[in-house]
Amino acid sequence: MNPWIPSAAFSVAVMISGFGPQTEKADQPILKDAFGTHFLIGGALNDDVVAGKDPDAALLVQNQFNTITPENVMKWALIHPEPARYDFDASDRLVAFGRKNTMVVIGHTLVWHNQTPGWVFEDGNGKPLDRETLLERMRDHIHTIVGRYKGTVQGWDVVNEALDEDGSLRQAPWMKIIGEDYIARAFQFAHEADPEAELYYNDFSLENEPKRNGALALVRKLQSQKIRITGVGLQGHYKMDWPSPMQVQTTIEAFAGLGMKVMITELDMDVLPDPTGHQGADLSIRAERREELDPYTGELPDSLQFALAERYAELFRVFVGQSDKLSRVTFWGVYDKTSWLNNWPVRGRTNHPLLFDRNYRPKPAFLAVIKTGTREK
Ligand code: 9MR
Repeated sequence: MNPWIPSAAFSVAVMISGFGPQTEKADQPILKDAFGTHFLIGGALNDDVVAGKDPDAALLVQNQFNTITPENVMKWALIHPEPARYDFDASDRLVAFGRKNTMVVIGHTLVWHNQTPGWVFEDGNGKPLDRETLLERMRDHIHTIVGRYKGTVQGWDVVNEALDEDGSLRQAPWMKIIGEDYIARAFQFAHEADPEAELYYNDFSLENEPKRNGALALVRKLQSQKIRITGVGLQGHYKMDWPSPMQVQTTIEAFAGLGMKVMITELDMDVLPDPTGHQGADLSIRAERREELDPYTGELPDSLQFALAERYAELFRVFVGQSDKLSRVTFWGVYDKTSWLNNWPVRGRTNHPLLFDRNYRPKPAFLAVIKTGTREK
């Protein structure tokens, strides 16, 4: 399949925009060129893309992106499934893919409450672990992984989603057993393992003020303790009507004001009806599938394609305007078919959240995004 045979809606978008028809490969617009002077642009990859099982997706990544993040393979449950066993096959493949294609490789994620096996928090008898032993376990995990990819993974999501929506610290097992300094210790261990690596705090819905204030306080506290933290990732699991461009701009400015590099780390746009009202990506929030929650099982209607294009464009206009503060924009996936949003918060729907459709074809949103990068500032 040639992904550059565009959809009908894309052809209309091309005509409207004044771009020529994309017949020649050499004429294809390229995201990493459009944003070359602004920020890195990339995607989250699953092992299929890297291991040769989804070659069309791999081609898109090679043509369009200059940075990659593992969507899953570096999570604790996959890379360190048993106390004395690490499994680096898939993560090594991903890092090698990035190196071969001269891409910036980001590590995701070292300390999180999801995808962490139960044994991590228990002793041999299934009883909750004590603080010192859990800290030692965390140190071993971080030193082993960050040490292995020292010099090849440029930056790490050291702590992921440590905050609740009101800005207070989430009562995750890490927090309950170690206490709130688990965050500082995680950053410390990562810095010891690779003193050159960039170290990030990564979370969703930081565009909402209460949670943003919690994250700002967290960054200030780490800075006052002289803990190395270099950046903050705004995940960017967005909806058509949330957050506003102004909320995004304010958030980027607030973290940059503390000297943080700011990144959009998991960008996608949920276009389906929302049965939960949740603004973010909390995996514990779920809803049952009902027919009316899954209205676009075929092609996305043109009206929505264009609304999606305009929505992406309004956000990218902010990103480009803030590009002195923004170092990277990473999509959470490559193309619609394999997006996690097909299965969350409702399992088994047909979502359309990315720039490339189920057949790897660029959507009108792709062109709309390209235009925000190539036009004069
Ligand atoms: O997209 C990921 C999905 O395939 C996994 O099943 C899920 C659980 O590990 O994690 C998803 O990625 C999450 C990311 O790691 C952290 N922020 C929220 C993302 C979407 O849930």
